[in-house]
This record gives sequence, structure tokens and C-alpha cells, in this order.
Amino acid sequence: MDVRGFLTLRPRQLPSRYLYDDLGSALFEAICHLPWYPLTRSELRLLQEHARDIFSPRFSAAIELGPGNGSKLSALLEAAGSRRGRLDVHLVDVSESALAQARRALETIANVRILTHETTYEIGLVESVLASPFPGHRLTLFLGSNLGNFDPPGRDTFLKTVRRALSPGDSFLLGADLVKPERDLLLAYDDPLGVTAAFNRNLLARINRELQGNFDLDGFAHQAIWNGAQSRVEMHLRSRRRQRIDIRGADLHFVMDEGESIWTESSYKYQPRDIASILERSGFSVRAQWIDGVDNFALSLAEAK
Ligand code: AVJ
Repeated sequence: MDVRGFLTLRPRQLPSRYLYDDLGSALFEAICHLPWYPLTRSELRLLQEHARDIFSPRFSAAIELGPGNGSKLSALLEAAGSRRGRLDVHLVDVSESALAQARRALETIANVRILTHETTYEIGLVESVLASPFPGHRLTLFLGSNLGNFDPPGRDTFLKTVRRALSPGDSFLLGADLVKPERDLLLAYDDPLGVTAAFNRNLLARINRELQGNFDLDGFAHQAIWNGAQSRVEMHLRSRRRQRIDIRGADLHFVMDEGESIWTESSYKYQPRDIASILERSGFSVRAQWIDGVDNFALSLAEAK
């Protein structure tokens, strides 16, 4: 963790990928079960309903970037039925424990060979493509609205990198959360059980554990803000009082004022047509979009041009 560089920026921030140590990943899994965080269930319904349209018998490999516990890909493969032949399933994640969990969820499925890549999305995707060459097309999946953590320039760069790793005719399935009423968004990111608050504060606990920090967890309030101008939910940790912060392992010492915050995550929310134009600009043709109008979530299926 490079906390020194980020915590000295203004506003102070920490990248959201640092939220996912073992405890953070377990807290995120708990979030997915919360009634106020419908994204995961909504996406799972869409995958199951449209599996036979998503799956082409031409696919010889499925590559999931950030498979989590593997349950979504597993549901998709089960629901694809006879539309699916023998398949190489590539799982890409920086977390060894996530890969092990996803492998367990998928290895009971017939006619799949599972390959794991413990590395970044960009490198893992290239490795997967090299390991499953033509003939046959590949389906790359990027689900869970993980795209929403990128700011717009980073998002475009990432999607172009994905496109460059693929060949014309390969498919890309993107799950992304949609703009919805502010009260629903705030409940999803500041739930009444306090699980999201624990998920956010764990970042401070992690720095205390791994970098000998002195963060007083009670000294920071979890805050979720809807930034309508940027179309994103922001998570912050707001200092309840003026306090000294010492992170010995990062050789970092500073004072935070009362009300000053550390910005820990952005979750961008989209309109369906914006998702389509983002994909088109990145070198994809959009083939289909399925929208869950109850929880406002979109699955978009595109093809590399
Ligand atoms: C896993 C990044 C998609 O942004 O909604 C859940 C993480 N943060 N609650 C999201 C998260 C707060 C989640 N992503």
C-alpha cells in the first residue's frame, strides 16, 4: 500500500482497492446480502434470465476479471445449458483467496477447465487470451459494477486496454449499476446495519495493522455522498475532531482538522445509453442491453470491432 502518496494529496484519499484485505473482502460479501444493496442480486437475475442469449456456442473461453466468489459466472454457465460447449474458464484477480474461492464454486461444473491468474486485470487478460487462442471466440466478463470505481479517464483507458487484448468478434459482458433515486443510493452505501461503515473503517484498521498506524476508529465517521454533477456515490471517512495521525510504517505524520475527510471510494452510476457510447468509443459494438428496471442495473453485451 502506497498510503503516503495518497494521504498527502488534497483532498486526502486512499484508493478503493485497498479496502479488500481478507476482512474487507468478507465485509463486502456481507454487503452483497444486505437488502439495501441490491446490485449483486439484480445482476444475478439478469445473468440467469438471459444466459441463453449471452452464450454463443462459438465461445471456447470465458475470462472473468474479478470473479469474487465465482457465484455469478457459475450461475451463468449453469443457465446457459446446451448453448455452451467445452470451455476454458480463466479467473483473474490479485487476491489468492478470492481465486481459490471462485475455483471451488466453478470446479463442480461439467466440461470446464479452470485456469487462475493471480495478477492485475490487464496482465491476466493478456495471459488468458494467449492460453486460449483461436479457433473459437472468447467471452470476457467484467461484472458487479466494478467499472464504477474508475474515474472517467481511467475507465476509458481500461476499456481500450481490454479491447486491445481481444480479437475482432470476441465478446465482452459488462455489468454496471444505473442512476437511481438518491435515497436508494445512500441506503446502499450507508446501510442501517452499519456493515458498509465497517467496510470503510476497516481501511483504517488495516493501516493500523499493516503499517503501525494510530488511527482511532471512533474518531472517524463513515459518510456516503451522492455527487450528482459527477454521477457518483463517494465514500468518505470524516474526522470527528482535530487529531494527530502517525503511520510509522509509511513514515507519515500529519494533523487532520475536525470535519476533514479521507475519500476512500467513488462508485459511478450510469445511464444505459452512456454505457453504450462508452463501449462504442472503446472499440466495441453493443449487441444487447438488458435492464433490471426494479433495481436499476444493466448488463451490456458487446463485441470487439
Ligand atoms: C464492488 C466496487 C462494485 O462500488 O458498489 C460496496 C463496492 N462499496 N459498498 C461498489 C462497495 C460500498 C462496490 N464495488
